[in-house]
Amino acid sequence: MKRPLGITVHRQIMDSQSLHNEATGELSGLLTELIVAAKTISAEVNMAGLADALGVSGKTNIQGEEVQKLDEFSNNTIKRRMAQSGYICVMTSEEEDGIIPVQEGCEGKYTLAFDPLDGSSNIDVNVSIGTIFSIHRRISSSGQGDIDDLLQPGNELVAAGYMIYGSSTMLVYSTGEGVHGFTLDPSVGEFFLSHESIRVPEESKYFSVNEGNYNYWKPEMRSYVDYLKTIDEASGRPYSARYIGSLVADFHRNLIVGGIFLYPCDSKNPEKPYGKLRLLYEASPMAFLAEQAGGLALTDDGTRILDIKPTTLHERVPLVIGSRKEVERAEQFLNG
Ligand code: AHM
Ligand code: MG
Repeated sequence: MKRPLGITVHRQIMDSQSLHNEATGELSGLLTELIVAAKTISAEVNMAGLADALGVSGKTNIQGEEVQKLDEFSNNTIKRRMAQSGYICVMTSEEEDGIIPVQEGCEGKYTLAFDPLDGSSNIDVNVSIGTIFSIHRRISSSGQGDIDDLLQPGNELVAAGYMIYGSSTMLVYSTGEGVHGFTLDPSVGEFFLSHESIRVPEESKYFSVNEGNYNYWKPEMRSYVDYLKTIDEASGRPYSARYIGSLVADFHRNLIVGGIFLYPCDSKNPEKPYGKLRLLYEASPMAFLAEQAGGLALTDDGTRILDIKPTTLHERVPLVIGSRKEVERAEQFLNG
């Protein structure tokens, strides 16, 4: 049943909690705390040009990338709020090398992996960026969590989602019962249900990939993109290209209107043979959302993203994600 607009995200979270007799309210509490962090980040992002929040912080992260001031602000906002929330036992962030402990005495039963501000190259130029999160149940029994609590495959996710700071701020998340989207009404500071039970269209005529890497790709990948651009009007080609350069924004677009996003293996940097995107807090949560919305997420060798068990916190993985039939078609080119 379609519900009227005006449903707050808190109402939705409580409704979904009530479907589970065993629920203790901790996941609801965790999501609520994350939403507060997201509103804080959203407010800062919206004021960025006025509040001396743009530019680099002068630091370099574990990935060897320059840390922007807003990256640092977002990381600290989530880290500090969640460390004392009482709902998680350990965290990991794109911006930090090792695991992030929680405050002593505040250990809870979940874990949190997050990319505090995805789309770093777009921060200073007013293009959509976002926060990505994934939540697992801890494996260890009590006390502070450890790295094994975090190194779990996507098929064990309890919840995942993102906030996109775009023409409006949206929260899109799933607890395994479909994907729902909420839009922030800044005048009341509340997220309202705007996109109920999102389904990604099965087919599409859009593709999103950094074609600047074309000559670093494998021949199969080049053939696939050549095919998408070949004129064959009866088959609806050429496809249209849409590449924003923020995973959150590219994924969100494809989720709503259909499309395929690829960040495949390339030979650009021998130290990064598996492309650029990180499994734990980029590919895996997006794969969870894609599948929950009826889409598909595979690597460029055809492995299901959700079945990959991470071996390190920051490992990278090639990603082919989006409309089901488009991903299947891409796989035919990539793997025969
Ligand atoms: P970031 O997490 O440091 O922002 O890097 C990840 C971003 C993704 O949002 C995006 O899909 C990708 O990098 C774009 O990379 P490229 O500039 O190589 O196309
Ligand atoms: Mg990122």
